[in-house]
Amino acid sequence: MTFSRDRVEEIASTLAANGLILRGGFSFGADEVAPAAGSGAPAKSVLLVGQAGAAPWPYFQRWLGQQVEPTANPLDTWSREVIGQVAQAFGARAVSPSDRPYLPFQHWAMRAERLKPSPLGILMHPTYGLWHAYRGALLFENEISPPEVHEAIHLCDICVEKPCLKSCPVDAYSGQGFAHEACLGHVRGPRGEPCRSGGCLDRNACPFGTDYRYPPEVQAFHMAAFAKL
Ligand code: B12
Repeated sequence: MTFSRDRVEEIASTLAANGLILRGGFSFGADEVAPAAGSGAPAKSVLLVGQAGAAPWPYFQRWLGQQVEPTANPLDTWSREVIGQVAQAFGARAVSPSDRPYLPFQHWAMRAERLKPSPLGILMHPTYGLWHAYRGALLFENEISPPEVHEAIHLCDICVEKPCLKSCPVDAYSGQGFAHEACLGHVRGPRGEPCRSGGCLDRNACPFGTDYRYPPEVQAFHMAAFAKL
């Protein structure tokens, strides 16, 4: 049985109640080792769930304000809760980008929405630029009719100046991968205040998707989580 496009639309509307969106999907090939669906059998298909810009932030904040106990990794906890409910309603198994062992979310995203990595490693989206992320995925026992994706130009290919490679004070993105330790040392140090309060300077230097750029408070939240501040 194929999961109809109407059903996929229904999932999208349910997710929208929390500012989340579908980020494409695909069917696993017969020769692939797919993660388990709800029954434990290998999933036949997957839909990715994520965000464009900071749309889920107000919903997450409202939820956070209602928590009596402090929650470790609150954004992950909220995402698991919300996406878990959607999975239950639609007969899917929900998985998280934080599940161990790590599931290949970026790999799935490249396949689902035909995205390519920016020089920063973060995937470049034709509309959202670098301002998007994945909050979970839904694994199905059936085939699905995934949302349509249109072929789009990879914006990094037309970007001549590449300001994303020139704005970091410690040159964490040298083109040779991400210098994780150098980045952390700077962000945590005396000159890291601009990164701590406003987010990664290289990411912010990207000229694309600026309408979707996360507000400083959201960037500060992610930076604090990333650098364990
Ligand atoms: C571990 C991790 C990190 C570690 C990386 C440690 C390490 N040395 O590997 C650290 C803490 C450094 C990190 C940092 C960041 N991360 Co991170 N991270 C992850 C996580 C949880 C697992 C990655 C992984 O190992 N996957 C397992 C492999 C098998 O999956 P994969 O998809 O096949 O991975 C491939 C791609 O990532 C690809 N790839 C990655 N970069 C590039 C670059 C090029 C040029 C190419 C060709 C391929 C490529 O190669 C991987 C191996 O095949 C993912 C979530 C997830 N489950 O994927 C988030 C994730 C990749 N991170 C993300 C983000 C946003 C960040 C940060 C900006 C911090 C933040 N959260 O704000 C920084 C960016 C730093 C950077 N440039 O990488 C997002 C990226 C979203 C996007 N739009 O692309 C993800 C998907 C989480 C999410 N919820 O959306 N991260």
